[in-house]
Amino acid sequence: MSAYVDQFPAEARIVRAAFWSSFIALGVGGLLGLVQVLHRTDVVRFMSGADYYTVLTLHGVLLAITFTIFFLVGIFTWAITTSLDRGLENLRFTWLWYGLMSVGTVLAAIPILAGFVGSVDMSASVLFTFYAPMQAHPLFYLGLTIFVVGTWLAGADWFRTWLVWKREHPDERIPLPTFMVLTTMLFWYLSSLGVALSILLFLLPWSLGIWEQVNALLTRTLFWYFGHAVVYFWLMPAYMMWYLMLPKISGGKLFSDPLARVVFVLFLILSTPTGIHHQYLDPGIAEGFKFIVMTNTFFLLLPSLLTAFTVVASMEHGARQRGGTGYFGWLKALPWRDPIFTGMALAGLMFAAAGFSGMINAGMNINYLVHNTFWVVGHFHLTVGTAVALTFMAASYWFIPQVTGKRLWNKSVALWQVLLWFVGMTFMSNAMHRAGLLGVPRRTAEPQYAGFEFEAGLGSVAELDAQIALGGTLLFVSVVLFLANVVMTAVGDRIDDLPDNEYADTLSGADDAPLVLDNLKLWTAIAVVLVILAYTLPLLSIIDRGGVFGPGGGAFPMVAESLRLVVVAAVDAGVIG
Ligand code: HAS
Ligand code: CU
Repeated sequence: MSAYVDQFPAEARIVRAAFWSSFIALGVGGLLGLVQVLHRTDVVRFMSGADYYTVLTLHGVLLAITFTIFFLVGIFTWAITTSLDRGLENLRFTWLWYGLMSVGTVLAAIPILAGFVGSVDMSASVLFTFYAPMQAHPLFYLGLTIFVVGTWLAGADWFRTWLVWKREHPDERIPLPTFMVLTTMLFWYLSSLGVALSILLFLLPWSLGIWEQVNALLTRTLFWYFGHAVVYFWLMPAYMMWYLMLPKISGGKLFSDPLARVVFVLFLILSTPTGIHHQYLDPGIAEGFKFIVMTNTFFLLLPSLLTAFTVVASMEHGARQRGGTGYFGWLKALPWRDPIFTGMALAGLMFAAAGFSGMINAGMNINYLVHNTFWVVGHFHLTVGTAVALTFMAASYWFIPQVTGKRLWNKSVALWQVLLWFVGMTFMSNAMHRAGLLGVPRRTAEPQYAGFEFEAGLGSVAELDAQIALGGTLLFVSVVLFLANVVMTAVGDRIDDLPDNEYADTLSGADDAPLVLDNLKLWTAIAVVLVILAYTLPLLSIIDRGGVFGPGGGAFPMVAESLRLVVVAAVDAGVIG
């Protein structure tokens, strides 16, 4: 064994390219985050209220989509090649999907940026959820589509590598890292189909002027069909790092390989039929459907709770190997001076809090209290903004040396960087949650309404704003330190005493896992059935009420009306409820 760049020099290039694309998005997105946090909290305002929404769109798209997904295609490529111990089949194909993702990003960014230039008739200030009735320039939708197709081809690349490997190793278990990548990609295919349909059938033709109107609720529902699963597309690579790396860095072994497989299977089958929990307040979807989705969502807590158990048990095993003792005393024996460990452990710790705010969001009636408030923004800065982003940054301190063959520039800066993220996020997200409970809305440039006071028992908005601005500033400093460290590492000299590229050993290995867990066809079939059960009736009833292209049928009333009549007839005949 040796460093990744020596084992797989050609693949290391693609992983590097993916990481740099991701880091550029992180830098720009982070700067915009600072600009908007200072604007909202009225500390310093550099822009007009209208530009705020353009900044917010770019911030959301660059961080939630570009930063996360470019990084994850990098580590998925690493996971496939190292765990199957073979290179990718055709590197030209690999560069093709990387190229599509890059072109897609640039195309989508052009109309967003054009929003700053008043004289150009092109804009896409539609926020990162981009559903109707807000409309973007066609280039935005086209860019997103090309980007998603890039990720589909990336998945095809990894599946193909695995199939070739399988032919040569017919009786072997799927290696755990490959298993994690394949199950994640399966639910990504299933869920991204929804957003692809929404864009290609409705939003893109509508923005091109081919359709006069769309059924806003239909496109929203198709968006959220994808919009919950995408959060696990971001999270699974972080989980992968927690399972594969944290135990080893803690000095121990992964508690259970079979349990890790169960977790990924549960995400495959449950990630998609839960999206309507983002629509509890949408009129036009019957309460009963929302109730079913709430139940699915609470089942979906299970794999995360299993993860908390497995990963913490593995860390404890490591700490005890290092001499740790006592009920909690073992915590002191963990390698807290290692930024890779500390970053990931703190990301996990914050995710525990994020899980609680997620459970509150998911409760159908309590969601009415927090929906569309700053609470939700606090929730997702703990999840994607910390569990995922901080894990990716901490993992980079291991990956960048592995894929460049250079030594990490400065370990103490790295340690300060992850600590600063933790402290900054504690201030910012805690205050955001509290502000949300006072009723402070999200997605509002200037929530300080004249003559209206949000003050209540939970504290004053002015005090919360100060914490949010302070937290946001610390986060920006943390991003700068991170980028400085990876750039300085990359320009350093090659060394040849890098640690080996290895995963954690397991206490209970793949052989203890029931064979059925590796039956990907079975789990995919179950996932598809659950999606059909959860979505057929809500979608049909949305079409029944609002038409395929909105009330009146849009551009093709005849087609829309016939489809509507089919649905009405089916309802009358009792085929559907
Ligand atoms: Fe969420 C809204 C429900 C997880 C992201 N979520 C959002 C939005 C985003 C987002 C971006 O039901 C806003 C979308 C928008 O713009 O409108 N979410 C949940 C639930 C979970 C959840 C039930 N969300 C995530 C993850 C995200 C994410 C993960 C990104 C990566 N969320 C909702 C709902 C809404 C929502 C509603 C709509 C709100 C509204 O009204 O608009 C669950 O998956 C959470 C389960 C997590 C746990 C925690 C387990 C703990 C672990 C830690 C282990 C500790 C370690 C370290 C390893 C049960 C695994 C130990 C350290 C030591 C030192 C010992
Ligand atoms: Cu969700």
